[in-house]
Amino acid sequence: MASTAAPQVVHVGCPHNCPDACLMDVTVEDGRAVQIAGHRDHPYTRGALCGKVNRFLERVYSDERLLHPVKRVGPKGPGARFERISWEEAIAVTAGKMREAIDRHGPESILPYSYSGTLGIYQGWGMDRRFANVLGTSILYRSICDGAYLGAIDHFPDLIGGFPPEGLEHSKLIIFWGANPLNTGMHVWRHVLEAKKRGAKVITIDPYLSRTARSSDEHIPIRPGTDAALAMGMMKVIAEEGLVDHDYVRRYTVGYEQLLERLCALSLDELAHTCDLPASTIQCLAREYAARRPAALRIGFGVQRTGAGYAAVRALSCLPALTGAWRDVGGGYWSWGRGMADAQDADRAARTDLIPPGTRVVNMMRLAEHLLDPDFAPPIEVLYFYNFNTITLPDQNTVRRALQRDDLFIAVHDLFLTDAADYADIVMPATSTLEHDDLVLSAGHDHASYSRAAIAPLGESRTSQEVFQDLARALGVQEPALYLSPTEFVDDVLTDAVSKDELYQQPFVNTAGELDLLPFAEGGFETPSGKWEFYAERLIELGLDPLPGFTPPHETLRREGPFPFNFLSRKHKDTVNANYTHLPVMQRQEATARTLEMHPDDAARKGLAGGDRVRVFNDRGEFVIPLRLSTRVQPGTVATYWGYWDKRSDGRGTVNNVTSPLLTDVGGGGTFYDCQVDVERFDGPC
Ligand SMILES: Nc1nc2c(c(=O)[nH]1)N[C@H]1C(S)=C(S)[C@@H](COP(=O)(O)OP(=O)(O)OC[C@H]3O[C@@H](n4cnc5c(=O)[nH]c(N)nc54)[C@H](O)[C@@H]3O)O[C@H]1N2
Ligand SMILES: Nc1nc2c(c(=O)[nH]1)N[C@H]1C(S)=C(S)[C@@H](COP(=O)(O)OP(=O)(O)OC[C@H]3O[C@@H](n4cnc5c(=O)[nH]c(N)nc54)[C@H](O)[C@@H]3O)O[C@H]1N2
Ligand code: SF4
Ligand SMILES: [Mo]
Repeated sequence: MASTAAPQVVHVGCPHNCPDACLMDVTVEDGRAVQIAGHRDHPYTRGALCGKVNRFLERVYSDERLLHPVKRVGPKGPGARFERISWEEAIAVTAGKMREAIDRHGPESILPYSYSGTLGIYQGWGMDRRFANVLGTSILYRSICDGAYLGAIDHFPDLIGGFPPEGLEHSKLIIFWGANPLNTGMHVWRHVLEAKKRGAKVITIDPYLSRTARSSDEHIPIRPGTDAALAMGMMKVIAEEGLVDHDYVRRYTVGYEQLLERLCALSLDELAHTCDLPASTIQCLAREYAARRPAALRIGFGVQRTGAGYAAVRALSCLPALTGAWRDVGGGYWSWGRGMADAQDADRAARTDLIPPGTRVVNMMRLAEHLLDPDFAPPIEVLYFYNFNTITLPDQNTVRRALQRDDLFIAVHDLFLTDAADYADIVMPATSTLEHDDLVLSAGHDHASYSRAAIAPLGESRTSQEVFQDLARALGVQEPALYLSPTEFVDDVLTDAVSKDELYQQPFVNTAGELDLLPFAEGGFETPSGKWEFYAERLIELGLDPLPGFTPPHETLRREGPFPFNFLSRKHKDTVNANYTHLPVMQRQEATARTLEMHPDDAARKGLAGGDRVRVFNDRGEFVIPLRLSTRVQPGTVATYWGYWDKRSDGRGTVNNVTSPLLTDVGGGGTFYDCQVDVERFDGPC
């Protein structure tokens, strides 16, 4: 068919849970998106999209897109069947169930539940919060990803931000500690390569030989969950070998004396044993960290998804204050949340002022526990999942049991019939980011975009904001804060850091002004003392350790017991969490990505060979997977990639059958990387 209009290029922000927030140029012909490319002028991402988003159109136009609302017919759970219904029915039934729950137990018996389907502020982290807050539903504490980090930020707000990634070009030492940016946020690598050209050394600390570790000069294969012990060991060496920047410590920190006392009482050999590393590795790392300047540190999310996660973040974050690394351009840590914090007023976006006083907060990680607890009052009677797939939760056997509760009404809003949909009464079709407007901010750099709908919604799909507005109308809610258009909302929440005109007229805007490459060279920390607090007395009354220290993880330090392997279910470069595993891009590589990597020595001990099908199990559950011999893991650790759906697993099960529902030491976060299993040959069917 001949084209009726000239192709148009629309600028769309990548919505995924990734710090890079790339800008896509979407070419639209006759109302159909035909090509996606990175926007060349974007200062941070410079025209390169990652492998998965290069194939974003496979996702948008997938045959599996849900294009109209459905209701479940027949039983809940695997194999659930659905029947098409109208939007009127979907909204009337869902709002009706909400109304009934409100009448019976009050609005807290409704739990809107979401995480990171989109990072767009309007569709994903704004209008939905307003809906919940106006109605007075239970408030969801979103802790699945970075609860321990959030716990640390609560007490040490300077953990947001640090120096901007551009500073890395000046670094002479770059440490990726529990971070794998070549998979999880690749654009920082341009700065790393520039630093390397200028002589920088790169070290990666990770139990697994990740892509980042392979591209580093040195890999330190630490035992999972023991990072705080390594950081304490480094601080001990730095203190005892006279490598402390005493001038920085005197001027800009408090509590060094107390810290020193603690460090002196520690044994380096014991710390090294905890980490499964030679003491000499800790000594060399500490000396190098203090000597090679500027020294940059990435506190990755990998260190904090364990029962010792807060302890790790707290201990690691003390390192730059001890050596005065903050004095140098390219020294200190660079971390998450940069553009997010500057560009918007998050309280305004959520309209937290509308929350009825005393409203209950529910930690998302305790969903199954609360659903199964007969004394949880008021009970959760309506669950509304959006931007969330339940397969991402740990301990799936308990999650599935909880979602089966007969008196629980579940609505899901998603682009696909995910595992969550199998437990839903009603599923509503969501737009992709190509089909709606949004404000896209970055968690990793200082640029924001107003992302425009490039194509019309596919089928009958509706945006999150439309559904919340439809539900609010059906419930008779009149609060005007709920009925804003995208631009009215964005105008309402932007801070002065962003020019509205520029945001709407240009593909991207800077949200931070001049780069602040030396944020803490002269202290200025956001603590009560204004200094870096090695010792924070205020933590004592909260029941916390005032000093950094090592806390044992829940499982990964056990050296004896029924489940001898530490288990890592890691993030693949070609998925974002559970978002691509059902699409061609990941199906093509399932044979390699969906294998269990085990060290050859362990396999020999177990009498297992590469290609064997094995059962991976513990007292929470099991899954079946082919074995691959690999020296990327150390003896005692096994690893695979996660994100596959249960309903696409032919009964083999998935990794979250074995992961732990226990919470982080502080912050109530997910502890996915703190898990022990056993492995045996599987000869059964499936
Ligand atoms: N074993 C293991 N489990 C893990 C992790 C791990 O490393 N290992 N990682 C954890 C971490 S860090 C995270 S952040 C969580 C992620 O957990 P989730 O945020 O649940 O992850 P996603 O797979 O991104 O699921 C989001 C869903 O939102 C949908 N969606 C996308 N865009 C939209 C939209 O505009 N509107 C609506 N309504 N829906 C949309 C997608 O189709 C998708 O089904 O998983 C956690 N689970
Ligand atoms: N391609 C892709 N990109 C993504 C995602 C994705 O699924 N795919 N997910 C997004 C999300 S939700 C997040 S939260 C970010 C996370 O991005 P990152 O901060 O890079 O964190 P992770 O990938 O969770 O973990 C990084 C590394 O930590 C290691 N690790 C696990 N346990 C430990 C430990 O106890 N100590 C140490 N030192 N290392 C450990 C893992 O082996 C892994 O290689 O990535 C985002 N970007
Ligand atoms: S997932 Fe990350 S790297 Fe890939 S296009 Fe989106 S923002 Fe860029
Ligand atoms: Mo995450």
